Amino acid sequence: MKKLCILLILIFWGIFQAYSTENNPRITYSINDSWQFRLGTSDIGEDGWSMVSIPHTWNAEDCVDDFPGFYRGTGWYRKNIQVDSVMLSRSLYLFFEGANQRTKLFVNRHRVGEHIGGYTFFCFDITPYIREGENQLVVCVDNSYDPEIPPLSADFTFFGGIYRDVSLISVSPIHISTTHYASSGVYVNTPEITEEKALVDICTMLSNTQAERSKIFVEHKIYSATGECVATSKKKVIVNTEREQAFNIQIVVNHPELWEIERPNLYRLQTCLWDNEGKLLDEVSNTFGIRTCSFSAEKGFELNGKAVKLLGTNRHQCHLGMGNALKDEMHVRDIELLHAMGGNFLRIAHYPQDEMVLAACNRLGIVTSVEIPVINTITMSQKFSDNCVEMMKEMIYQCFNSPSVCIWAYMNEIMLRPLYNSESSIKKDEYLKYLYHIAERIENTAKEVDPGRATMLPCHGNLAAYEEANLINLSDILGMNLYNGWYGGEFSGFEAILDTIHQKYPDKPIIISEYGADVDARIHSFKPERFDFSVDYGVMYHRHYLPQIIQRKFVVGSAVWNLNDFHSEERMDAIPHVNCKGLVTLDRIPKDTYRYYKAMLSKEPYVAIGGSDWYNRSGVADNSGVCYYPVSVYTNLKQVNLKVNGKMLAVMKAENGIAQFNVPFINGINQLEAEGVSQGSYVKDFCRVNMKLVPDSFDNKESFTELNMLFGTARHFEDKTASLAWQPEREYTSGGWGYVGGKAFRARTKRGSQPASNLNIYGTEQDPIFQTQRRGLNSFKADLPDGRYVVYLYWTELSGADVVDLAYQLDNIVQKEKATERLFHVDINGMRVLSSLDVAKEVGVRRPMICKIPVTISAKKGLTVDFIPIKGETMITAIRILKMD
Ligand code: GCB
Ligand code: CA
Repeated sequence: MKKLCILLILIFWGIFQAYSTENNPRITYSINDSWQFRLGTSDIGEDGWSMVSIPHTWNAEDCVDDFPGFYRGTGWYRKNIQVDSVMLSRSLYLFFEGANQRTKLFVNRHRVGEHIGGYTFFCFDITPYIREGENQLVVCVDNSYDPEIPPLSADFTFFGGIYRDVSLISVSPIHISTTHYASSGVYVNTPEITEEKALVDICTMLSNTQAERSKIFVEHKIYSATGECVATSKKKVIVNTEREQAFNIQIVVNHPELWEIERPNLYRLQTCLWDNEGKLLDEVSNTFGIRTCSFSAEKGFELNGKAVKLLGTNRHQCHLGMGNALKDEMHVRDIELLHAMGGNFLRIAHYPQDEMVLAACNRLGIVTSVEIPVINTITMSQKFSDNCVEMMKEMIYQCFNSPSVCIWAYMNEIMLRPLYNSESSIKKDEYLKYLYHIAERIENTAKEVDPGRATMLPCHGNLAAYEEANLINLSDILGMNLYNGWYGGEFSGFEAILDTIHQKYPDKPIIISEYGADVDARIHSFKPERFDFSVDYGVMYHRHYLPQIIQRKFVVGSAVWNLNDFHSEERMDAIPHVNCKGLVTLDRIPKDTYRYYKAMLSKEPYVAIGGSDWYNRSGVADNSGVCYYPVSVYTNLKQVNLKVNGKMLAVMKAENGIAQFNVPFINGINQLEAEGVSQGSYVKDFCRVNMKLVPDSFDNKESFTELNMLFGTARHFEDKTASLAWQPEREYTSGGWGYVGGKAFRARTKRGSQPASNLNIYGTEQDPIFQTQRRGLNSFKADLPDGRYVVYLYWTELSGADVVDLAYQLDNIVQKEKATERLFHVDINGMRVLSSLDVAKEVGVRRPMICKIPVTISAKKGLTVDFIPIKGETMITAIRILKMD
């Protein structure tokens, strides 16, 4: 009986399956799982394959390796799929949302095709290669440098692999095209919009893979957001035996509800193909919006005739530990982060991203600019130029129906690394001519394919270079990437350059396509300085920029560089191989810079305690046993109050997004509670801080547990993996602790001096501990009470490597290879502990050396560590003292 039941279920299931596939006009499903993967030049042989799931990149781990850098080459994917007789009678396509950057597909060992470019969708027709039963798919992906494929160079890691979803699409032989630039095959335009009606212009690409032309009906139905059918049309069409036959029609939507930032109203266009007998052949739905948009220097950005200032961010598609291989929900989460911050603009830079990104922007009311990855430099070849144009077409067709897209962008900072500077054989005038030729081709392509949207070319601060290349007036919008007060100069240089550009080009709408400063979320400073990578300098930077942007009408929009920290192979900085200009970290934890933007942009009442992600702190206790640290409360309310450990501290007015408090922290856990009132209800934030206080002077009989001090810096650093708080150095005074003599080390670059080295310190992830130091010091002294201690002395030899060539620090910096010789003795309480120490010899340059030394202090002598020079200057990076009893 039981067996019979199961049999019956199986039979019914089988019938249901067959019935459903045959009658389903179109089936699309992802085939992401259980691919076999192997790196290398060929797919022959059975060794070395491993099982992976797509999205996948082979650089998820080596992108942050010290050596030898991320793998660029070929990788192979293979998978078997089952095809039944029903499927065999239909057309079958393999759809890739993205693979970086050259992809070849083989089905049953036949070469199907190749796609160039790492950031757009592509779709292969595999029908001719498929047989009933098992079929083998082999995909070869190559992320090698290729002079014909943009980007040639850029400040981000070129992760290799099939890093976005792969799907099978099974359709009737007559269907809506899947191969017209791998778009949806339906293009929606709204050329005329009034309050009464909107003209919806629809172009449907039809494919007929049969041997004969055929009569079909193309039906369109437009549904409102509430699901009501608001317009329809059904037309007879003869489809030739063509791949992409365009069929155009216009339909009217009465009393259109517009796509707006506050109310991003969407419509759904359902397109159906019917055969002569009334059988449904294919069906595709597209989301679109009805809206107008325009840019001018005089009126700014106007959406549906209303001026809106565009304020938002850029975004890169990678994540901690995953490279660029993110699941759909992680893309969506990023856009939600931007939306929650109050951002209404996203520059999708430097390349088209996952379809979920635009879908979320359409849904949430975020205006976007999408861009092809032509960056820094070009190759003067027809192939390169053709690839640029092809990418532009793919991007436009694939994103065409998204109402959020208002700008097509191309050529980021294309005068940053012109080839004539590095290759003497290339003549400047020829290069500029070719560059203009490519730019013009891309611009014309955009205008031909989509005359309705504006174009933008994002330039770097050296505008003269773009003037010389004749690029300023080519695109509708001038994008400016400005970093005054970061890579060089002062904050005020920002508004100065803006006003100069506006005077020169009064009619040109300008978007600040990038601005930002690197922030390592683990570094804080109460004396923030350029290139200290502190959260606090980042906040200062943005608090200067944002009000300047808001003040200027001709600045129609701006996009912070960047929403999130992102991988960049060449970067060193505080987190090697990571560009940390994100408002959130690589794993999307908000920094104070994010809180600042939210306080300034969000319409929801907002109160957030700054530094709430800085849990482990240390400081110096004053005579009354507390330590005062400034605390910023980020808010869009007029005023907030702050309670500390249950006691009301003060009520402060907010200015430029911040209410500032001076908080007395006690040793141990501190509880902070900020509160404001908005329309009669309380808005609160809570945070806890674990403060480890070190007595100012040991006469106070304060208990001592540990001291973690960084030399040569004003930075605080939180080692999040060990929950260890480091505090900045101080000078020794009698009864207390600190250094004696010497000078804080500063890294020398062509830009001037920096408060910390920005070199990768190999073999550690706590680089900031080692990136500052004191040189030429005589001693470190701490008048500690008697007892047993462990003293850890930290060193790194930065000399010979303290200046580095970092591509994005606009001037080139020369790296010196050889370490200066440095020899010194280390005595502890008069005993020679290390004699003739040469850190470089001992562990190499740019490597951590931590020496752990047990010390017993008795007879009230305290601790004295002496550094006795033999050759060169003495040096130390950090000291940690732990009391053992
Ligand atoms: C730029 C580039 C961007 C970099 C950024 C930076 O101008 O367009 O790709 O990541 O600067 O952080 O230096
Ligand atoms: Ca490191």
